[in-house]
Amino acid sequence: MSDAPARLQEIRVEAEAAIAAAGSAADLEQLRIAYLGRKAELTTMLRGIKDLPAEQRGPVGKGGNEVKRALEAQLAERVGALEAAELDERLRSDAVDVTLPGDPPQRPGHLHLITETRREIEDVFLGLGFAVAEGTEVEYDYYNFTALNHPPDHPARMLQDTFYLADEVLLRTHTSPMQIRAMELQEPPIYVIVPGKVYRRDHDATHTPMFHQIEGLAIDADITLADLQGVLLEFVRAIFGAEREIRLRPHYFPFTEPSVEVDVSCFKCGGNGYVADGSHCNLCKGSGWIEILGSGMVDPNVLGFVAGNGYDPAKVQGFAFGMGIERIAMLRHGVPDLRLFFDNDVRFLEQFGS
Ligand code: 2U9
Repeated sequence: MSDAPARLQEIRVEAEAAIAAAGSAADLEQLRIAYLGRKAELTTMLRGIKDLPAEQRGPVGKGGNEVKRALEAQLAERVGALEAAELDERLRSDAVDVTLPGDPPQRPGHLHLITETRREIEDVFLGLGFAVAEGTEVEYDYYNFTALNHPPDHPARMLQDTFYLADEVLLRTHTSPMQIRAMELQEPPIYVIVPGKVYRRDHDATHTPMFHQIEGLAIDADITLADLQGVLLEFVRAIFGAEREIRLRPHYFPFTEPSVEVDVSCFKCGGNGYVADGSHCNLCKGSGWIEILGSGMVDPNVLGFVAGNGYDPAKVQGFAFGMGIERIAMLRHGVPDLRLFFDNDVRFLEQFGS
C-alpha cells in the first residue's frame, strides 16, 4: 500500500468526473454508493488504516478524509442542482395556460318545431276554456272507428290504411278516440282538445306513417255552427295573424254532420290572390284561401255511443275539429317538405325553437 496516497488522488479524479457527468438524482445516488458506500474502495482504505505502517497512517487518513469530504460536498451540490433543474422542468411541462380559451360552451337545446307549434295551438284553446287531454297511441278498433260512426266496411278500416297490432287493436289513425274516452269520463258540458301522434299506412312526399294532430271537441246545450266559426276564427287569428278571415266549405266526415273544410285567408297575399308585381300568389295558388283544417257538428250517432253518460243527442250537441300540426307549422314557417320534421338534421332544427 505504499502508493495509497496516489490511489486516493486517482479515486478522486475518477469520482469527480463521474459526478460532474451524472444526469439525474438517481445516477448520483448510484455514484454515492459506488464511491462512498460501505463497500467502496475509499471506505475500505479508511477502514484499513490501522493495518498500515505507522508513517502512512497520517497521510492516508488525512488524504482519505479530504477526498471523502470533497466528494460528499460535490455530490450534495450536484444533487441540489439536478433537483432544481428537474423541478423547473416539471413546472414547465405541467404548466396550465390560463389565458387559453376554455372548452366551447354547451349550446342550450330547444323544442322541436312540432312541439313548439303544438304548445302554441294548445295555448290558444286553453285561453278559450278548453282542457288538454292526451290518450294512448295503441287503441281499440271500437274507440278509433266504431264509436266514431265508421261503418264496418269503411275504407279507413282496411288493412292497407291502418296499422293493426292484433284483431281489434290498432295504432290510432286520429286523436278522436280520446274524445270518446273523455266523454265517457266526464259528463257534459265538455270542452277538450287532444294533441298527439297518429299513424296511417301512407308514405310519400306529403304523407308520413306517423304525424301529429290536434283535435277539439265542445259539447254543451245550445251549441251551434256559429260557435264553431267563432272559436276557429279566434284560433286562426292567434296563429296566422289578426287580419285573417275564415271560409267554410261543405265536406264529409263520418263523425260530423254537417261537415266543413276550413280555409284561412292567405297570409302572404292578404287574400287577394296576387302579389305586389301583379303575379299570382304562389302560396294560395291565386285563390286567396288556404285549407287548414276539417270540422263540423258532432254527428248525433257519435253522441249515441256515450248517451249513457249524459250525452243525450236530444239535449246536447257540439262541434269538433281536427288539424295536422305539421301542416300548420309548414304553412307558418314556410317549411317546404314534410320530411324535414323527421330527418332531425340540426341545420333545419336550429332555425326554430325559443
Ligand atoms: C269526436 C267527434 C268528431 C274531429 C274532426 C276533422 C274533422 C278533420 C283532419 C284534419 C287533417 C285529420 O290531421 S288530419 O288529417 N281532421 O278534418 N277532425 S272533424 O271530429 C271529431 C272528433 C271526435 C267525438
